[in-house]
Amino acid sequence: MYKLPNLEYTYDALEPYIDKETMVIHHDKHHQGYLNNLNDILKENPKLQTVDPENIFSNLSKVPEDVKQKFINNAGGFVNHNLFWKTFSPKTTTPDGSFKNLIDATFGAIDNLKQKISDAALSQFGSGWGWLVVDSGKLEVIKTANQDSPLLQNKTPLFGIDVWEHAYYLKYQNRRADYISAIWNVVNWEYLSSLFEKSVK
Ligand code: MN3
Repeated sequence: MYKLPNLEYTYDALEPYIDKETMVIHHDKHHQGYLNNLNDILKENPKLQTVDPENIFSNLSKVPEDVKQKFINNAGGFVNHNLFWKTFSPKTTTPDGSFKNLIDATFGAIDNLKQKISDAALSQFGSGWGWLVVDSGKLEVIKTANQDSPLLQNKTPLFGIDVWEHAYYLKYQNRRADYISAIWNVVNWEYLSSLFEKSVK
């Protein structure tokens, strides 16, 4: 059984870009909901649990067929949101080290990278995510539907924009583009840099 990680900042810390009410419901209800559903599966199948939740998809082949889609949805929802909260900070940060160098080499400039991720998130039809991932040491922008984790494609997610309506509808209603452009004000680039370093070790 896994536990819901606490936020490392207060629920209102990302105001005005992400509002407090959205944070409370998103973390305490939606994230908790994925976790509860995942833990229901683990209660019946305790061997599927891994020490590090990010490794849970290594057990995908052992998941009973009748709960496999439920497992993909809810394990994905759990690990996607574990990462999501950590990739934000009320402090202004910038990418550094080899991560910054690879961004410049791959995308030309950080603004181009932001645009690519924004485009992926904006063009995801229905619920899903736009992602920056590491694949074999390279940076790549992808999108996934529902709660499908990039880990299912053996890619390491560094940052994802959640474009489920629960992530923005209270404040932004149908204006997904406004939510996406606001989010760049609170991205924790220092954390992304450290994740990148770890992923290429
Ligand atoms: Mn969400």
